[in-house]
Amino acid sequence: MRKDELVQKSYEIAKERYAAVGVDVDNALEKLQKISISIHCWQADDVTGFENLDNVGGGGIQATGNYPGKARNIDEIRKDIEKVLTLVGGHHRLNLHAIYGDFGDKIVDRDEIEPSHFTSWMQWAKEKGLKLDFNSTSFGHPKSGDLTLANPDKEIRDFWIEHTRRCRLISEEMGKYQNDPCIMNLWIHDGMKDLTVNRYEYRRILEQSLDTIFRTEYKNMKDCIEAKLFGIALESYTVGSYDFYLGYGAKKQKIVTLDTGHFHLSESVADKISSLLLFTPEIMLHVSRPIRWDSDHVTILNDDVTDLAKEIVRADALDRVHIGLDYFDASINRLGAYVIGIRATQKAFLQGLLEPVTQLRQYENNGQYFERLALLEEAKGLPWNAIWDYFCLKNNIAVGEDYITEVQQYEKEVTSKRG
Ligand code: RNT
Ligand code: ZN
Repeated sequence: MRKDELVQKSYEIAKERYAAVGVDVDNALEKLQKISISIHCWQADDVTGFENLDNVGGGGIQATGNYPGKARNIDEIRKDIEKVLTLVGGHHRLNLHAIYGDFGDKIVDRDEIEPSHFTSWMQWAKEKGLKLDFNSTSFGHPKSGDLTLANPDKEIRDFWIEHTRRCRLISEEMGKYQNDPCIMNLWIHDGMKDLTVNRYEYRRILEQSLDTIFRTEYKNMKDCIEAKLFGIALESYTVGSYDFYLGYGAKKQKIVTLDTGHFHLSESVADKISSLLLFTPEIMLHVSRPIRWDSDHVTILNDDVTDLAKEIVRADALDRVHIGLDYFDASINRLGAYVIGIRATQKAFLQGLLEPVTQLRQYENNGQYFERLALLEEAKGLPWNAIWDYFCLKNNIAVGEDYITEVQQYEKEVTSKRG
């Protein structure tokens, strides 16, 4: 039997199997089709960007590995993203960092960036049917140091405030241009390697800086703020901790970004969804995979990610959660890394959408806890993968492992030829 016939047949059988537990597969597929993932541009080039400044590394961001073929300029990164899009179903977004501006050969410092540096991105994205999201970049710069927005030194602080304000303006212009809000994420590495006696002071300064940055109200962009547990070389103290941003977000009604690599390893990020939804306007996700620490390994289909997706679906919150990816593995084929992570995230949401939740809730509401646990166990083995294959088939993209050869082909023809 031909592969497409096999997929079609398996889908039909699987669909019946799901109907028996009260799940409408077509409805799940329709919802999956609408889930757009904000693809992080920085996996393509190990978070390097296209500034012409003499950057100094550091600031808690570190891509490891030196697999050949990273994107060296805007054209290459766009080509890579275009290729990725042919290997995943659905319509997605592209998440840019401020350092990815189209600066040509000009030296544009971070406090000088303007919407015009992103015009070509906006045009290209429109052509490709992509919406853009944005990030300020406070790492990898001579003024990054250990403290940026929380720096007691007014000059340095003001530099970063100016940068971040400009990023919000750029996001506003992107949102206007694409007629859809641009989600702008703010993450800073600020912290201390060793013991500090000024925990309160730095956080007070950060709160003030944020208030200044957010003073201008915009209609076409949305702010989100991202916490972290710790950064490399800043292990003892993080100014922008989860408590800090959760408090700020709840008080000032800002979106809190949950990066799945930014918590204690045994902490459940999935469990945070329902609380955030009650006290903050929306949620932004950075789906990642921490190995022992915030290692930014490629997102895969694991319990952390499926639990997260299930919680979002159970809370009926797909329209309040922005799903972005955040990892940068420089040790394997970078394009393949994108495809694995995007597909894994979609699979997790598909599993969430295929959960027999009506029946599960009936059991729970009746106090039938054995039955609830039994069905949760059985649901793990329901043939979701047959539905997944069908999703790929319908989207006209490689089914199952077939994308491996497509990635290899692109490597052979394109990325392996990069110096
Ligand atoms: C860093 C944060 C942040 C970055 C990107 C590049 O720990 O996760 O989101 O990864 O902004
Ligand atoms: Zn992140």
